[in-house]
Amino acid sequence: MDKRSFLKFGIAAGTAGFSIGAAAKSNFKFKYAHNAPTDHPLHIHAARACEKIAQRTNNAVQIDVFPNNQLGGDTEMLGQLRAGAIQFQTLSTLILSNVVPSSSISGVGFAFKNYDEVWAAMDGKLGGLIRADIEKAGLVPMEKMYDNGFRQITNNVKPIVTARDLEGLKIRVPVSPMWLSLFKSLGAAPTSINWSDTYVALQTKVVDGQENPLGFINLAKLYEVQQFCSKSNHMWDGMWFLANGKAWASMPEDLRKVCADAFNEEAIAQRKTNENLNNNTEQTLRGKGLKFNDVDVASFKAQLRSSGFYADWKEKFPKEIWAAFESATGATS
Ligand code: X2X
Repeated sequence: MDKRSFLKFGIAAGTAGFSIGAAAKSNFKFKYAHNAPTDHPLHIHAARACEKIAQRTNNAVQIDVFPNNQLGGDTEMLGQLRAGAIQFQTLSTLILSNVVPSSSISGVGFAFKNYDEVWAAMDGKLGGLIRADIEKAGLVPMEKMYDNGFRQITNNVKPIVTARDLEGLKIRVPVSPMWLSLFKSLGAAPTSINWSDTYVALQTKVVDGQENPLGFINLAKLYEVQQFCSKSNHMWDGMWFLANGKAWASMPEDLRKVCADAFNEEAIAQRKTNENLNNNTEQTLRGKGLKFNDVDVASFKAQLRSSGFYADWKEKFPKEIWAAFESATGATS
């Protein structure tokens, strides 16, 4: 190494080491909360990211993980995140839309056909536009989303084959205008309930059904309180890894980079683990007694078109966002 590059290296290494060393004293202690059980890939990979961060910063950044709705349901955690009582949350982009309206666009019914389309959109132009809107709301989204999955309908009344079978069905949906609108447009009677209260709502028959990816259905043991599972794939859902803006800004840049890199790396790994889980859980659920059927997707789409669902939402979203969404998914209406 000649003298000049040695000097450069020394300065770069010194700079990189500085905040991490200094920060070890200032000690960034954060709370990260989410809604998934500890055996769900969301928890496994996000918790691994937090471990990597502690290691890579020499414990200068320590993130305690509160899984499984320990700190409240999704909308309560979102309130805590915005108030700074917790500093990180992974949250469905549709639930986040209560604060950032454009973030529900990925939930438009039957839009994404497969994961290639999903990740091209969410890692590309559409995701970038949504992240910009999230930042305007004082939250910081990591670049890579975590996967929840394509959603299927379970209920206790009958197999749902055509849209008409949903008529009047009391169905739990997460707290989000997009979810309510989708199931109202399909003729069902949806109610917004946080995931934390879903099992009990099904058990006590406050609602007849719910919809989720198979991984969540199995890990939450919904087969104990549901009989039928209709493979509708009516919507893809994913979670943003969100930071409270002030807490994020309180860290020096090199520590922020260590955090973002770990969250993003584990997001990429989680997408694979989670896709495998959702693809390989049907047999397990059949073994637990859940009865599966395919649906007539064309009848669902026709119902959404004739009820004005697509036309209404096209009006509500900013033009640039809708254009990015349509170019990623193909025309929906
Ligand atoms: O609340 C749900 O249904 C869940 C677990 O899928 C979400 O996080 C949106």
